[in-house]
Amino acid sequence: MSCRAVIFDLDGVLTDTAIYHFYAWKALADELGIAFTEHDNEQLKGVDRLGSLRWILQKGDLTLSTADEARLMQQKNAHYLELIDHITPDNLYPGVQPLFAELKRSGIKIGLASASKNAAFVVERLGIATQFDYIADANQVTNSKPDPEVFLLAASGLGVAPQHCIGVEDALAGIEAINRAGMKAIGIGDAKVLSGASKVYPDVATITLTNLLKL
Ligand code: B16
Ligand code: MG
Repeated sequence: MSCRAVIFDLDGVLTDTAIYHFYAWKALADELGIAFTEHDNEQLKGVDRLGSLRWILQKGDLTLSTADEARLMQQKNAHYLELIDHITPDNLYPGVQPLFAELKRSGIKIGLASASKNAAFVVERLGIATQFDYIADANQVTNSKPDPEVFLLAASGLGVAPQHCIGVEDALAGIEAINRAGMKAIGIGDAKVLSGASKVYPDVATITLTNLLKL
């Protein structure tokens, strides 16, 4: 495969915002009297806001009106925004900047494919917004991961055919989305969990350009 673009997921790949999503969902779940643990939060990685809320409601055997769902999502998001307000470039995972620099030197494009509606804000705070050749996020797509839409949008925004793209993801739903988009998938995390990925690394710092080009 000749790699012309690498498309990164945000939460869990470039930075750790999952913990803030957890705090905000946990506060809401507590208010609703629904038990919600860090283990539960693992299931929500890469899952969009409505999907996450419905997962929690289902755990508590609750069904709410669309208006109530909208209110709770708004409440969770306001809390999440408060929690991530202090994010700085120090919150970028080690290894991201060197990898981006290597990709740029090789003429390989850099894309973002995030299920978060707050992706633009987060990459701005991390100080990497201008390094992306294209950013695709939840504001632009109708179908969330594992649907391939956000990765296909990123590829088309980059002007690179999917078969020349590599996607990097920490979530099972994201790996499925990359595979369904016809791209090569790199997983970040546990190889046993991310079994659909072509290759799994513990973190971004262990990915090298040489490894990517071998895929
Ligand atoms: P928001 P990613 C995802 O981002 C998170 O992994 C997931 O936990 C979160 O629920 C989702 O974004 C929606 O986030 O409420 O900010 O729109 O991993 O695809 O970058
Ligand atoms: Mg993620």
